[in-house]
Amino acid sequence: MNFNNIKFRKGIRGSDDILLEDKKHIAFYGRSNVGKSSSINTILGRNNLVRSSATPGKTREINFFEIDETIFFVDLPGYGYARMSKVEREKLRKLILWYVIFSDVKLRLNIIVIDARRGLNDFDKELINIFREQGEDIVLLINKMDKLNQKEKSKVEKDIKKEVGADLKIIFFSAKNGKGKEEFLELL
Ligand SMILES: Nc1nc2c(ncn2[C@@H]2O[C@H](COP(=O)(O)OP(=O)(O)OP(=O)(O)O)[C@@H](O)[C@H]2O)c(=O)[nH]1
Ligand SMILES: [Mg+2]
Repeated sequence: MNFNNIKFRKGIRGSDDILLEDKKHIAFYGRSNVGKSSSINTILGRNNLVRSSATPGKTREINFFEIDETIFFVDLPGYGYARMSKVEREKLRKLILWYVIFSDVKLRLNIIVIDARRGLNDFDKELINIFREQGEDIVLLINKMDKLNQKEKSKVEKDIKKEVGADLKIIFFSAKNGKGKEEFLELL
């Protein structure tokens, strides 16, 4: 797949007219620093489209990237960043839940990004349950696979498949070396 026309539209922290546009949302969730922004850059083939950073807590708004006038890639803030104030963390959590439950998005593919070395946390599981209840599609993107050796890779692949139900699509991925990118693009 070739993306010809990619543009940053805006970052929102609450209700906005952009949510009324008739476009499919490909939305990226996950703990802070798992590589949501990096994954979007890799998938879209643009190194610096989305700001990513070694400092967790980089993304604080819900950022919308418009692709070929038909799709939004949605980069969400990370959750569970310990060094953020409790108030700010709670605010981001509410913002994410508002987008997930109340924003009235009609068509959405939900990508939960996980660090291969860390596994799923409670908020990942909470989101999975909500998407299941809402009847929405979920993909688990197991990122940073490049950091594992062969033995660790086999273990992670086995453990994750055991932990989540067969209704979830799992993609083993690396934003760094592009592993899993083709498999991801087939979903769009
Ligand atoms: N080795 C390796 N590093 C990665 C990979 N993906 C992301 N990183 C690094 O992980 C750090 C965090 O990446 P981001 O893309 O900013 O993570 P994020 O999930 O958007 O973080 P927040 O916006 O803070 O929630 C950066 O230093 C990236 O270079 C990967 O697949 N492999
Ligand atoms: Mg980010």
